Amino acid sequence: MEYGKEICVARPNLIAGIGTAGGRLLDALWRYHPGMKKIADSVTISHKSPESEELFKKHLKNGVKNVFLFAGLGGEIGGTVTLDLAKIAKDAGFHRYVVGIIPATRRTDRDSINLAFKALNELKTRANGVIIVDNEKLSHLPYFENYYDQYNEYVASILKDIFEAQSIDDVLKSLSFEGEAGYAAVARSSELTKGLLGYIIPIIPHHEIDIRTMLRVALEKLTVFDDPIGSVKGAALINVPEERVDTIDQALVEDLMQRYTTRSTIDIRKTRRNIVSITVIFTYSFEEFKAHKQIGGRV
Ligand SMILES: Nc1nc2c(ncn2[C@@H]2O[C@H](COP(=O)(O)OP(=O)(O)OP(=O)(O)O)[C@@H](O)[C@H]2O)c(=O)[nH]1
Ligand SMILES: [Mg+2]
Repeated sequence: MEYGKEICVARPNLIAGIGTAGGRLLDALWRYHPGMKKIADSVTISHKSPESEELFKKHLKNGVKNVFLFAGLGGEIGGTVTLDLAKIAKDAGFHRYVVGIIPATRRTDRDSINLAFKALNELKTRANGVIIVDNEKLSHLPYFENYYDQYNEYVASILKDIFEAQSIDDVLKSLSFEGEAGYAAVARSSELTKGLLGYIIPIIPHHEIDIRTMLRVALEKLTVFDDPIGSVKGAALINVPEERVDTIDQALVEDLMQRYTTRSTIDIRKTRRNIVSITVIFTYSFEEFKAHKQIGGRV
């Protein structure tokens, strides 16, 4: 139980922002989705040191269930400290999920890429699941580092959907396998359910929700690969205005997901906003992930 000044509720999630990239992704989550602070505690780790480990352990307290480690796995800090903290959290009996940024192969030195893949391999037994954010997706852009902020904002919106899911436990299960971590590509698309005029004149009806098109748009924005073919597990997380929830055809969503993944979890959450969004998760074993990445997703 945490006794802060205005909050004395236990928060079930702890997020550690590790190294530069991890810290920036954590900042993006708080900047764009400050409401998440009600359900997640956080700690920033910027050095590899015994003090950092002690600080992390202090945050691992009663009430925390899931530990999320955000890091650039090709960094000296992200690629090493993430493994240490995952081990600490594992030994203490917490569920561990890593949001791991991996470097663009075309634009980065080999050492950094090797470090990231070694870390991913090691996480197989230390984490329950790894969400992969591949900087390869930005690598065709000139000065692609300038796009980190936008990419972080996008990933933060996906993480928010996961944290706020109707059943976070089921969604997190879709990231992991029995006894070893799954490796997931994620994506999101969203749409206003009313145009601007609909906000001004409330009697104007909502737009039709075309979930099939929204899913297709999301698939063009996956954080890894261009094609999610052959994933073992997956999930679709849908946020929908409460008065429109009946218009979501769950059987259709299941059917569409089945084209890409063997088993999928569908999580539908009612919201009060005039926005409908879909976040998708496609999870692979490490071996499948590596094979898939080498062929660039084209079968
Ligand atoms: N997507 C994304 N990638 C980033 C961001 N910042 C850095 N990276 C990438 O993440 C990788 C790791 O870099 P850092 O996070 O700086 O590494 P570190 O863990 O702080 O460790 P050092 O190597 O000591 O700096 C590199 O490949 C960077 O290109 C970011 O904000 N977003
Ligand atoms: Mg750094």
